[in-house]
Amino acid sequence: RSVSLIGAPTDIGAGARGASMGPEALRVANIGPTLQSHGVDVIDRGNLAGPANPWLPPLEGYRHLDEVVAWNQVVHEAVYAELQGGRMPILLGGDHCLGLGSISAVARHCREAGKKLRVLWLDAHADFNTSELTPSGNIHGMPVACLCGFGPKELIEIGGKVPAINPKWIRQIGIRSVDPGEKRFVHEQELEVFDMRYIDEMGMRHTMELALATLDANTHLHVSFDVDFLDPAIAPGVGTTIPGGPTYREAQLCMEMIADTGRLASLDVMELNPALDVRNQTALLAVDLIESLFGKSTLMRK
Ligand code: DIR
Ligand code: MN
Ligand code: MN
Ligand code: MN
Repeated sequence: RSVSLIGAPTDIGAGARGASMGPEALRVANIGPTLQSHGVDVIDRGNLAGPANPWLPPLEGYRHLDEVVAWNQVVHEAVYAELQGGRMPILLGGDHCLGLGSISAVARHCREAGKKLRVLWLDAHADFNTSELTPSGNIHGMPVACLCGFGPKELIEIGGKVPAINPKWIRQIGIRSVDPGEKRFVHEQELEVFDMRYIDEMGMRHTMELALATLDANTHLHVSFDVDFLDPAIAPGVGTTIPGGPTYREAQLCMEMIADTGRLASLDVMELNPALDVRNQTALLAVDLIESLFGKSTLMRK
């Protein structure tokens, strides 16, 4: 397996500054050598470049729209190039607005290669806001809506096809913070959401069995991992902590069950905010979980 690490050092879509330091914190937590120790061929492509964060208030429902477009175009091209070169892209965020550039590239690759796509969205938030629904104007709350064709023209057209993906291809896991208008829209578009109540009642095992059902040999599995998915007790280094997330054990099982499918083909690691972290523990935890995602297990299993 060959993997390319792509740093996207920006907090352009977020409500707090600091996710721009995420890629370096993941490198300091040894993401590259750790994957290598599991037999993965790793190339670190370094960091992408894009506009600085002017830290302005929202304009017509969007904060920093032009800069968000610029960053997503750069991410789209970088992720697409790795897939075309036969390598697995790991996007090191950066805030989650970049999920749009990353997943639109994955969708374009799948379209051209005749592959099916399944997107697992691990997050405390649904990220399904639009300019009318958003309480903040922060575009990191909008990438899923944009991927489904709801958003500003410049953003939704980045992958060359609108919508970039069908809502039916998405499974959201760990959700526990959805804004009022966003909630109506999630139901209207029939997003498949395994919220924390579902995980509490049915358990992570059953949740993942359903989220990973009907994958086949021709399915490209993309994981978009917003680190605020995790309970803040174990992952304080994010801009929007929401209590009541998956525990360490639940998160491990989630990653292990994804690994067991053998279908993981691209990954985003998003929203890590070192300015809010404690001795890089959230970055270290993210790397620990990514090891499980790449097949680390205590014993050999049948
Ligand atoms: C909130 C927070 N739903 C918003 N969103 C996210 O501003 O749209 N925080 N994604 O990480
Ligand atoms: Mn491919
Ligand atoms: Mn998110
Ligand atoms: Mn989130």
